[in-house]
Amino acid sequence: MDAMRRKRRRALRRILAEKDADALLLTHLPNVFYLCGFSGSAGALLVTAGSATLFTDGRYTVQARREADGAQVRIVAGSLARAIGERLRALGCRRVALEANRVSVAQQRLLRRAGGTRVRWVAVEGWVERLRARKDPREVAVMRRAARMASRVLEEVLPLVRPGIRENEVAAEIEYRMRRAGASGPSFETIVASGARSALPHARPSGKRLRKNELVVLDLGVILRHYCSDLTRTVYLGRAPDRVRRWYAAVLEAQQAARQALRPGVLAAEVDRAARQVLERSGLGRYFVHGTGHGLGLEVHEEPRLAAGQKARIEEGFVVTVEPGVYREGFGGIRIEDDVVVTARGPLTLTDAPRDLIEI
Ligand SMILES: [Mn+2]
Repeated sequence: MDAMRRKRRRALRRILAEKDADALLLTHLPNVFYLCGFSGSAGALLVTAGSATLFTDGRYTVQARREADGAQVRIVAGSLARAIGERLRALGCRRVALEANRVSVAQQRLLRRAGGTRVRWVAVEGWVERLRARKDPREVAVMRRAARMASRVLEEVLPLVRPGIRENEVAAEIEYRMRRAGASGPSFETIVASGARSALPHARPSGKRLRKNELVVLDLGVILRHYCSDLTRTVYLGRAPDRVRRWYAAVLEAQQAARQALRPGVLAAEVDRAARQVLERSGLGRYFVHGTGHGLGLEVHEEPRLAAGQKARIEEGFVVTVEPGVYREGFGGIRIEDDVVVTARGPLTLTDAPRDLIEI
């Protein structure tokens, strides 16, 4: 049995005891993987004080037996909910927690019916996500590799970023290189946004050709051994005019300020504040239209969120993105994003692509 995963289940069982729950039913697959190592695309994990049961179907018989760590495997033909209900009755569970933000109304209805009248379902949120926010050294090591892989892919593709090539061609080159480098795929749909389209923070790559004297935002990440990376760089095709230089310098300064702010004990909102203040001082506050960053791990967006009003306290072992940006309609956008791990000795940046304005 894997010691890290055993530790995670122990931490979850402490929460169960604290919250007076007999069991937690996990249906969110990254949470299932985190606690028992099963990486199939269908299944649920039931954790009680003394047991863990993985429910999945016949497609995963071999995989579940091979991967499931510290959990009994139940291969279910037919309704998963019914099998879960039977197990709950056999274990004598009364108060059973389910992941409020991960279960549909229809699934809840099935579970209620399957559990019978003795089971009381309690909707809870974030029990496992809170544990996941704090990465162990082995997770950080994998994430460093994922971050470096994204950095190398970006550097490899930069020579292709030239007037004439289409956004979707650049995106395809990026994702092809990820897989060649050993990634299991991109951690989100790669963004290549040029000219006025770079002002759309989540632009989809289009058939538009890159042109001279345009900004190009490239945002990409890989999944490596289940862990995500997330990296953004902004390129100017030509010699950048003064305004672009000034804005780029402001975004870079904001990004540095937020990275520096990432110390154990600080509030997520304060990290966001650090970046926002710099951009406000430069008169660009109103163009910074999103949060400063987000947790990164098994999912590309996870806890904590670095944004105004976020009261989560940053802890050692958190891995987050830091990605301030400015976007002005009709003009374009500039974003700089890195992945950072919080350590007792300060922030450590995992992505290692150069951060200066790239003029091509
Ligand atoms: Mn991001």
